[in-house]
Amino acid sequence: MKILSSKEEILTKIREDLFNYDAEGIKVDVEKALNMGLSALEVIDVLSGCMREIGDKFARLELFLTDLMMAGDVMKVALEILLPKIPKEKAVSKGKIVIGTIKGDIHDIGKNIVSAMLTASGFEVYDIGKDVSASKFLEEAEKVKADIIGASALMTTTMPALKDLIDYIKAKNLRNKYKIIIGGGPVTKEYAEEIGADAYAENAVEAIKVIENLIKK
Ligand code: HCB
Repeated sequence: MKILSSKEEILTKIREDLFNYDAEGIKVDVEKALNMGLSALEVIDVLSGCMREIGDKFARLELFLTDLMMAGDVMKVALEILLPKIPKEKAVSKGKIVIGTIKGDIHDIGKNIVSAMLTASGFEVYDIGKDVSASKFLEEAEKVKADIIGASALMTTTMPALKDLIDYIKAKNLRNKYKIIIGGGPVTKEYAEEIGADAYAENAVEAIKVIENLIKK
């Protein structure tokens, strides 16, 4: 029989809390994990994997929409504790980024993680929320003089709105003014290339690296 280390045990407990939609349990266990020396990012990574598993079960009709809602709520409780614990860089502003979830899509957990990690990495982040129109993305980018626009789509049905965003910015003759990065569950590097985005990132850690490179260019 495999003996679990105490770190593995607490991560298993946190997984169980999420799968049982136990908001009180996850608060206690996430605090415990941090006190035991696990990093916020390690815990977020495990929880993000759980959210994907929950989504897969929903797709196989093993779970209902209410399950997704409860899981989303419990994930947010955990993130309230974890996101402020991401180590902060003492850099002066590395650049300005306007970020949001695209029109028609209300999934914002992943986008919130990317926002928090960018802030911690020294970027000035303007998070404009979810279900955001192309015109609102551009309006905010113009207002704050952003360097980068980051957009998130979690559904195959809302991915085309990412292309609409890029086409809208092109139509306003402002495409060269902004670097555009896209991401979210169904989005791929190939799709980013196809619709003319500047970059794609699979997760928040990659998003930071990619955006740092875009800013250097
Ligand atoms: Co939702 N949902 N959902 N959902 N949902 C998905 C997305 C499905 C894939 C589940 C499935 O069927 N397998 C599916 C979409 C299928 C498709 O592609 N067509 C789906 C569906 C169908 C729906 C509804 C239509 C269900 C219904 O009403 N019948 C509805 C949509 C409503 C709407 O948007 N108009 C719906 C609703 C919900 C909620 C509200 C119950 C809840 C969202 C809560 C919230 O976000 N506040 C929810 C949830 C929780 C999910 C799943 C289970 C988890 C999403 C999540 O938080 N993942 C999801 C399953 C899945 O994604 N596989 C399921 C965890 C985060 C950490 O990962 O990929 O979002 P992430 O973000 C990463 C990464 O992509 C990257 O960095 C992040 C951090 O590492 N990244 C970027 C993200 N954005 C980036 C932007 C950048 O520029 C760069 C990198």
